[in-house]
Amino acid sequence: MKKALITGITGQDGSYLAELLLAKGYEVHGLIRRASTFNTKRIDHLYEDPHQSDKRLFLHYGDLTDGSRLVTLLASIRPVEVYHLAAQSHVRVSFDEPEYTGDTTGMGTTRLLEAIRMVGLDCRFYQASSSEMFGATPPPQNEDTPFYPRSPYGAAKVYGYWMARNYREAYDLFAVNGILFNHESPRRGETFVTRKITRAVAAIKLGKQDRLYLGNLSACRDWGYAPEYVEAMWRMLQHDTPSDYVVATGTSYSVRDFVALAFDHVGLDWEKYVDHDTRYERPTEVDSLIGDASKATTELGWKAQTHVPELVRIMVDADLAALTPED
Ligand code: NAP
Ligand code: F7E
Repeated sequence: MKKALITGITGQDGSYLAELLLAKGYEVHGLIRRASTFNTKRIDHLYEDPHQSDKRLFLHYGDLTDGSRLVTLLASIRPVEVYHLAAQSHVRVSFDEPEYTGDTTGMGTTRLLEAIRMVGLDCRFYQASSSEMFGATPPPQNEDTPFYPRSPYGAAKVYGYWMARNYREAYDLFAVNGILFNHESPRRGETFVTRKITRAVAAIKLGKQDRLYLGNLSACRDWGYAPEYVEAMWRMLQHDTPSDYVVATGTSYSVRDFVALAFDHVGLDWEKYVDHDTRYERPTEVDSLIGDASKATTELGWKAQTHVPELVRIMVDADLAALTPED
């Protein structure tokens, strides 16, 4: 049975990836942070009784800031695939906490790579790189597009990208960078713009909320559907040779478009409910992202299936269902 370690297993992508790997017959190990409240909501449905003999999901306490813990974990688990998804992943927050973001999102990658090297582990390594690395470079963006990050988060991800490449070139580690464009789902964190919008639309429709406050409505993003994106991660680690891949839909919508589609889905006019609040703006913005995923299509056979209009319907319907009391 193949063993995989997922850092960030409690996050949006980690939860979908855990489902995928368990369905493929893997033994899955996840790194979780100790918190004073439960933080495993997204994977609770995968939880198995620890006394069950055929249990295949194991959770371990640890933190990206604790390098020695990463060493002991890797030495005891000895996974053949490591999916490094953990990060302080919120761009706006990274302007408030640039040092912490650098320590976890940037240095966390180095700590994990170095732990692999110290343990002498023979494994394949996935680095969760991001379209935020392209930042100000105009679209379309592919694997050859120069990086121009526009936030502490984007800068930390550029560092992580180059560390993964360096361990590939210096130590022959099978390390890949998945350069993923925005991907969303009903499990998306509530403060990212898509989920903030779909939750608000559901609450407004059901009479539980009056207004929605947003920042810049003109930014354009290439939004895809998260369950499809974790499939691309897995395919990268099954390929013959390690390489870096853009994963995206190739289409782009503005935040305003997303808002209009979401309100329209429940029969409301968005302009009656949305207000502007400067606190949600960023000191430097990424104006436009459109990914060219041709390499992933050619080499991995991966292509996005779900586009924004359907994604909006999936997310609004899920938030409506979550807010509607059961009979
Ligand atoms: P997410 O929902 O924010 O999840 C982040 C995960 O990292 C959570 O499990 C979180 O644990 C964990 N984490 C944060 N700081 C940690 C630390 N110091 N030590 C250990 N674990 C820590 O992110 P996501 O959307 O699933 O994204 C997964 C990865 O892909 C991230 O690296 C993100 O930057 C990157 N990425 C995301 C997108 C996207 O559109 N979603 C696009 C490109 C790249 P808690 O649950 O305890 O907070
Ligand atoms: O913002 C604008 C905001 O926070 C999208 C992360 O997963 O994807 C994500 O980063 C856009 C920006 O995602 C609000 O200014 C307007 O232009 O949903 P977001 P992001 O910054 O694109 C990349 C690929 C990652 O790697 C990251 O980890 O929406 N916007 N008004 C707003 N954004 C938020 N959050 N809240 C607002 O009220």
